[in-house]
Amino acid sequence: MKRTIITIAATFALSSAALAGGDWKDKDTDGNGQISKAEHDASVKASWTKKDKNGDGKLSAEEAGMTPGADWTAADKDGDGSLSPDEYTAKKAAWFTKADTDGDGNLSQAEADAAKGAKKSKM
Ligand SMILES: [Ca+2]
Ligand SMILES: [Ca+2]
Ligand SMILES: [Ca+2]
Repeated sequence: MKRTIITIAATFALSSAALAGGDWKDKDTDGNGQISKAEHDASVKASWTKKDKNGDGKLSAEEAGMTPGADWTAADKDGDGSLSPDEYTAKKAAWFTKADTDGDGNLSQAEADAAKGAKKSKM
């Protein structure tokens, strides 16, 4: 069991490292240097498909890249142990709103970095 978790953690570390470079540009589809809510929603939808590896229409904690815990429980509103597209989108939308500290409906790179930094406090 422990070994599975470590393997998954390593896989996620690898994939986020690979994404780090092009990730922002991929999301900022109109290239204005900010991620709008619409751009964010589109990227959430795209990442949903990628994350749902077994294609069952739900994300397990592992697929969502989350550790079961307070965050996970809050996101899993119906408590069935997995995230439906609605639950996942709601979680991401909540993150966007929180990260958009000046409330202009767009995420600047600084706002995104601050939000990520606050969550991981690493680097
Ligand atoms: Ca944009
Ligand atoms: Ca659920
Ligand atoms: Ca903003």
